[in-house]
Amino acid sequence: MDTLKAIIEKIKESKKIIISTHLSPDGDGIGAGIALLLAIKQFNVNVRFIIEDDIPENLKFLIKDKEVERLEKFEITDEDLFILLDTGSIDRMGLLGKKNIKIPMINIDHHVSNIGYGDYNYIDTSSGSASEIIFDLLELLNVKWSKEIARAIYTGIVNDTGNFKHSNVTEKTFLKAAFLIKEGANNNEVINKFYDNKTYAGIKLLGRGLEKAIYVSEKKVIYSIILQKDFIKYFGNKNDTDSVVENLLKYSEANVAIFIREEKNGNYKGSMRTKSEEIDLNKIASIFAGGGHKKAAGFSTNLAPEKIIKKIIENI
Ligand SMILES: [Mn+2]
Repeated sequence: MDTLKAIIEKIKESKKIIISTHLSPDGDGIGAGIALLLAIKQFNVNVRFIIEDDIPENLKFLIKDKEVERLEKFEITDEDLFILLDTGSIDRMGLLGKKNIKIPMINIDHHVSNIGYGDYNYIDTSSGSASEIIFDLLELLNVKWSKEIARAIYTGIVNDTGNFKHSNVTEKTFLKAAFLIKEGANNNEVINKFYDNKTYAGIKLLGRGLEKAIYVSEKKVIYSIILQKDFIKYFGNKNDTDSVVENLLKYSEANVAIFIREEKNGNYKGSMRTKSEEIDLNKIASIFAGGGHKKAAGFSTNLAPEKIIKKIIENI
């Protein structure tokens, strides 16, 4: 593994940098990316933040128009550094990562499943979010903090800690959060615009996900499956079911929550969460070539949902 100092050296000697994050980007990937983009711009380096999927509506308040670009017809020309954030595995990076294999890649992440696929790797699995790692990096870079930078990192922390709720929250998380508030991040703004900002379809699909929940008492597992026909019925999209898994885990008896949604191509995307210290969801996700963290992990597979549930339950 490389140090943050070595990574800063590499950033400083580069002339044209691309930043990106994983497919289906979340508040951590987008927050970390925006903060790093705005920070590197302070050094008058040519830098762009490019992603393959749409930015979720509830993250658009973090950026000005065109600050984050969509991949579409983007081709690598004379770029000399690629920085990928919050991306636990190569299959999560999408096309852009694969295209950039020829230029040096910095891999900054906090997922246990990250094998260090970059040319430079900084993987801190003790960090609750990639945004917290970017916080440390910006401190070492001596950036001039701004409201925009502070707010982006704060949003990343809120995203990955479930609004300071998960077991990845430490003293350091609160110290960083306090500093970010001092630098202009507004907690209430982030909560209203990002965290409690569901679409109507999102409210209905959360209801649908909870209504369809099934509890397997022998293994203390609660699960739910949302199909394409449910998305169609409520005019929703994949972002509208983001909070189902967290809400399933609110059941007092449950140790593990599993949420499966059917994708447009017929594959199934699974997310898992646990309250248990003994269960390793990263390991269970690896059965389906997925990964993540011990207490929160995901995967994508073409197996039928009943088979997915059976396999997970067998392995708990
Ligand atoms: Mn993350």
